[in-house]
Amino acid sequence: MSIELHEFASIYTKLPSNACEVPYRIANRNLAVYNPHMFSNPGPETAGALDSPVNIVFATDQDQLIGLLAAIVSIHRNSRRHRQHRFYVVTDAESYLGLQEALDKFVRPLGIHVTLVEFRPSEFLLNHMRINHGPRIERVSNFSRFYLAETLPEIDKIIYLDSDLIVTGDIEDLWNLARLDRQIIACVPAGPHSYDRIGSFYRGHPALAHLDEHEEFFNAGVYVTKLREWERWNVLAEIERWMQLHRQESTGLFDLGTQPLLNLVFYRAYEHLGREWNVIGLGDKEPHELDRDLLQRAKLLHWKGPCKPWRADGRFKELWQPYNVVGELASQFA
Ligand SMILES: [Mn+2]
Repeated sequence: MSIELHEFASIYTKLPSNACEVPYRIANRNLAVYNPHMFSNPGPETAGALDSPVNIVFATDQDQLIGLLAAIVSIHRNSRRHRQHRFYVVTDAESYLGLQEALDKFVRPLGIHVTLVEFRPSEFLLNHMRINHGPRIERVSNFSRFYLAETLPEIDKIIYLDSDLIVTGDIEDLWNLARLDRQIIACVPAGPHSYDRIGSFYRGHPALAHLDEHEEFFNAGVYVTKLREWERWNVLAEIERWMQLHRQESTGLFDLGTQPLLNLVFYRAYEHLGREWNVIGLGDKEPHELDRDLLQRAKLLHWKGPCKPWRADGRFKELWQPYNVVGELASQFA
């Protein structure tokens, strides 16, 4: 019999809170947001790479294609040992051919190792997707990351990334930073932004009575996890249990899309990563004051929110544009 996830969570919530903290890693390269060196190549690869590859996973679709390409290129360009990387792109049947073509054209010629995997949603998923957030529609790609343990049976440790971000640090530093020795997932607490507390979008449903509304929320666009542990702890069953409850209630249990599900399942049970590995707020419509100090040491810039950098109303486009390979090629052939 498998151990239920709430038992797993309760084991780890008994640890002193600082036991979950990962010590801050000092950057060995000085990359600043408004510094032109940020986009320069990081130098030759270090020799003697005997350790396992870095698995980087995106779960996305054709609507995010331009962002996906920029994200992959940013990782490649800013890594010391990019031959170590294995990219996996999980997508729906509709998006598969378009993504395959784009990866062949823009990504594989750079020597980037990328595997495209089609995700086939189960009946359960098709009947239980629910998003309580403005005009957004339920898309399979938003939920497919919950099924990565099934979709990618051959790998264990992964870095999951959204497509609306660029990585300016060396992804291998993130890989090594997440120890996953006490938790099965490592994420970045959201910090002082919109949606930074559990209480900012959870409704007063009895099923959520155990939550402290002041507890910090984590943004689920960046995390490091071990897929085989998801199987071992039956994480998917726990997520589906919450999906079912959320679907059954007339107004649902919470606002937003799929982030609360991960925050529910890994409530107080995740390893904390430094905020420089998920600097959010670049795509917010009404931006809060961005933390200049945090921007200076950012290693991952995330356009959470509606103003994606490839859109007409996008914000901070100048930070994203250097990785826009589609645009670069288009202008070359113009
Ligand atoms: Mn995102």
